[in-house]
Formats: sequence, structure tokens, C-alpha cells
Amino acid sequence: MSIDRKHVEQDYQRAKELYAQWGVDTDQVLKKLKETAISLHCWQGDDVAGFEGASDELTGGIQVTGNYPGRARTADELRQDLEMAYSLIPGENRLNLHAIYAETGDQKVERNALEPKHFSSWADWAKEQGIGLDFNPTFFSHPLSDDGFTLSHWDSGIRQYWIDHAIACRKIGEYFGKTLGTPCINNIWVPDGYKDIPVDRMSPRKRLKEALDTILAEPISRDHNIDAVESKLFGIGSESYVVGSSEFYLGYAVQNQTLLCLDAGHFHPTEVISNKISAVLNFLDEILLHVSRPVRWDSDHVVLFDDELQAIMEEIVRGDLLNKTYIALDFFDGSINRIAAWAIGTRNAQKALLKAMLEPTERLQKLELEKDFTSRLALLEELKAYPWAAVWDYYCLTQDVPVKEAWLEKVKQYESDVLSKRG
Ligand code: RNT
Ligand code: ZN
Repeated sequence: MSIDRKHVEQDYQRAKELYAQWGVDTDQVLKKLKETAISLHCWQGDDVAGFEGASDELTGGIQVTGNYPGRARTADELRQDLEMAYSLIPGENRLNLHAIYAETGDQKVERNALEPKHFSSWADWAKEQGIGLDFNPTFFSHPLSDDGFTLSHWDSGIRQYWIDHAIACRKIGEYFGKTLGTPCINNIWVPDGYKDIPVDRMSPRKRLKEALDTILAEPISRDHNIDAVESKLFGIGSESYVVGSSEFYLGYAVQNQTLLCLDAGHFHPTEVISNKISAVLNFLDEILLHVSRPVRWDSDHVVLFDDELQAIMEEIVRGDLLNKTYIALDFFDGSINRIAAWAIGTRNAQKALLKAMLEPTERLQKLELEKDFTSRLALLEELKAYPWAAVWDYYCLTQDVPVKEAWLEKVKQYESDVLSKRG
């Protein structure tokens, strides 16, 4: 389908008028949308493999399925793919890195010995691209995580190794923040847990708490590095008990004022993070979201433009919580073109955010206070069919990224030019 610039502009004008009747200024909305950077997770580009090379096995109870050709095998390939993805995604962007994406040359560097210099190419590149960097220590895919325990390991030597890794990662985060002039969100997720019912749930949690205290002991300016902790319900091989559960990290984050990371796939299947945002933000200044999609379990499917995604964005916008919420993505699908996966998931998150921003929230909230629930429901439903998509198309046009599905052609082209040539 060819995109007619004039039509996109005309449709936008009409949409603008319609939203204006509700007191919504679409130009203002687009300005705000553009400033809201979503952190793209580097690990969608290579199936969470990283560049350590020693063993390509992904452990820690997470799983990538699929064998689509063209996986990035080096940092240069990954950066090339990311540049392609960014060219399809409007607005400001960020990149979320994991420690296993260090570039250490021919040298093997243990994770507890990682330094900012091992990420200088990433930082230089990010500067060039004008994007901020976020970070994650990697507590999986390593011989010392083979027991299924890291920061809560019973062996103090192994525990210390992971503590030192996390400390090293905070320094790398600080370096990113300083170099790029935007704080690095440094997210701690550990896979620790038991497959079967443990007889001691307490000791590992005590050890995890102590380990986190040690990691966070050194103050680092929040202008450079902001720490987050991510809970989970279960993983493959940790079905019965996860040390870092929701209650554990909620308590930890409140007590220590770290960010709490809410991953959409880390709760019971009928629980939704959209309903948690306004609860936890009564006790925390800021949160981190891992926007993901569980299918029956924490399967990390590509984010769809679905009801829960919409609800998440509505909660952030309705509560005026955008300046307290860092939005990151977390999915990994190896069964489709990986750049398409980034484009689909990120564009969906942005569409949902836009749609939420176009809502005449104050008017709806007034109806709620007046107990006119009939009008509230009627309008919410009618607003769903308002021409938000015309605003989205116009936004893509003005941001110089493909309008509608035109991005797919570019991905296909890139696939035949670049991806298909990778061994
Ligand atoms: C795992 C967590 C975690 C990871 C990444 C790779 O269940 O969601 O965020 O997905 O660190
Ligand atoms: Zn996550």
C-alpha cells in the first residue's frame, strides 16, 4: 500500500478537530509522546545469547524458542540491527543492555571484573545515536548460577561473586549516566528459586536481602544510576519457590527507595500490573515497567496492542504518573524476524500510550465523581473508535518513520540484504 502524505495530513486535521471538541490538544499530545522514551531491550536481537561465547546455553528459567535465521552474533551486528529497528520507531529511544553484552576483545573477563571500559563502544554508539542506556547485571547463563541460586546462594563465595558482579554493574550504570547525561536504570533480576517445595523459605530471602544491602551500600547519584529490583512468581525450574517474590521486592523497594520493576509476565495469570501501578506508587517515588506478554505462563511473547497494554498506559496517563514511570520492554521471540519483533512491540507500546494520552481524562473523572457511571461507560466505549490511528499515522510521518505497515517492507529488504547473509 502506498502512503499519501496529503491524506495522512488531512485525516490528522479531522482527528485534531474531533479531539479538540473534547478539549484534547493533539499537537501537545504528540510533543509529549515524542519525549517519552521506551527502552528497547537488546536481548530480543540475539535470543538473550550475549557475547561471552563460552556457552550459548540460556539458563535461569527463561526460554527463547524459535530458530529464525539472522540472529545477531556480534556487537556490531546487534548495533546494526538496532539502528534498523530505531529507524522504524518514532520519537526518542533508549537501549536496555545486559552485562553479557560486554565487549572484552579476545580476553575473557569474569562478570565480577567487568568495568565501564568493556562497554565504551556501546556508550560511544549511544552518544552518536542520541539515545540513553539502561543496564542489567546478568545472573544467569553462567556456571556459578547452575545451582539455580546467585545472590541468595548458601555458599558465601558464590554469593560474593554475584554481589561483586552487581557492584561492578552499578559502576557501569553510573558511567553510562555520566557519559550520556541521562540516568541509567539498573535493574536487578535474579533467577533464584527451587523446583520443588523447600523446607526453608526464609534463609534464602534473608541472604538476598543482605546481599542487596551490600550491593547498594555505596551511594551513587541518582542523576547517573537508578537501581531497580524485579520480582517474579516462578520460572522454569523454580516453579515452587522464587526467592525474589513480589512481596519480597515490594518490601525491599519501599524500605530502600529503589525502583520496583513490574514485569507484566511475573504474576498469577489473572493478576495484572495495570492494577498495581497506582498501588505501589503510593509508597514509591518511581517504578520501572517490563512491558511483556505472558501466554499461559511467563512466555515473553511480543507485546500486542491488547487490552492489558492499553490498561497499563491508561493507568500511567490517567494518574499523571508518566514522570514516575520508566517504560522498558521485555520479550524474546526467536521464531520471527527479530527486528520486526522490536518494531511490532515498541510501536504497539507507543500506540497504546498515544491512545491513552488522547483520552479526555478529566471529563471522564468528573462523570465518575458525579456517579454518572452510565456516561462513563458509554463514552469510554465510544472513544475507542475515535480516530487515534490518524494521529498515530501523522506522528510517524512527522517523525520520519514508516507510516502503517510500510515498515515491514524495509524489514524484508534488510532481511534479504543483511540478515540472510549471516551464517
Ligand atoms: C526474567 C526477567 C528478566 C529477563 C531479562 C533478560 O523473567 O523478566 O527481566 O527477562 O533480564
Ligand atoms: Zn523482566
